[in-house]
Amino acid sequence: MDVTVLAGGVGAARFLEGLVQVMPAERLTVISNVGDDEEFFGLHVSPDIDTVIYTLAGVIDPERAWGLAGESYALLDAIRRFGYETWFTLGDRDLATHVFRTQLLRDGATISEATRHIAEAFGIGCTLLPVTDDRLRTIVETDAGVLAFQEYFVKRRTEDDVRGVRFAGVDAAAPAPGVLDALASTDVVIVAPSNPVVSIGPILAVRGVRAALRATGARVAAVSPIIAGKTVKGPADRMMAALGMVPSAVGVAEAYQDFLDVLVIDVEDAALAPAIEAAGVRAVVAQTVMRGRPEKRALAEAVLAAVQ
Ligand code: FO1
Repeated sequence: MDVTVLAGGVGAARFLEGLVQVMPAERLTVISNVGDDEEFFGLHVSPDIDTVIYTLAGVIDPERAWGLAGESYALLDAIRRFGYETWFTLGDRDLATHVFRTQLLRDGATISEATRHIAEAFGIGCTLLPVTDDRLRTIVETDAGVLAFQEYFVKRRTEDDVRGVRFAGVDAAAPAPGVLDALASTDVVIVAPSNPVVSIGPILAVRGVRAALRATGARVAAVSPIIAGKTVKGPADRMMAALGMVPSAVGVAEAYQDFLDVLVIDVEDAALAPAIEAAGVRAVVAQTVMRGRPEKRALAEAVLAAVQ
């Protein structure tokens, strides 16, 4: 059975850790958000893609759930001398990935090609596609002004009130090679427990993606990233409320209801099932808090069972 996952951020990577325990990696395609990409020290950093690669390669920093385990920060310390801001923590080994990616892009490779080379070097067996090879940047409009995503998320620690979110470049962005085909030909699509606004939103906004999700013969499931009105981690609940969405599993069902068959919700939200079914989406209750590998595996099994 072929599975295609829409992914962005830490929750998605943790879910994928469970999925590759219960299915062959060769049958898995991951379509990643690239709206969080940013340039630091002249290097192209792709956090959502790198977090998937590092997690599936088993080298992710286990506490942070991003970056590499056992990192050193000698370059960061040294580069301050030249006046660079260093609020975005780039470790020395992580920088090797960004040097390699930047070199490939400068030599004319697409983001898809660079991603394939990096994924192969880390030996992850699945197919990892950026949603687009074109420039796409999530912009967060806040009461303190217009912020680039990492400025909002890391530098200002998501403390600003969100007024709006937009995806610069999305109108000109084409789906990357293989993206629409993966959505059309797969048996199952899973929207990972990622932020519906800034991690899944950019993926859905790329031309043809939402239509492909509506048209696919695949069964489409999502895992709610909101449990009892809150996220496990990250600003999705506050962002959804700020944008007039209901910050709950029902709000997630409403956000995806035009293409979604099943929403997997946490046991704490079992009472929301009727409201979710009223949105035309089947609700399946499971333990969605992923503390360790066993829980990640169990959640992946529950999601696959929900779409059998
Ligand atoms: N997140 C932070 O909260 N602080 C950081 O300093 C930070 C550095 C970083 C470096 C590389 C990378 O791949 C991810 C990094 N992240 C950091 C996480 C990143 O901001 C988020 O994973 C995504 O952009 C949103 O999920």
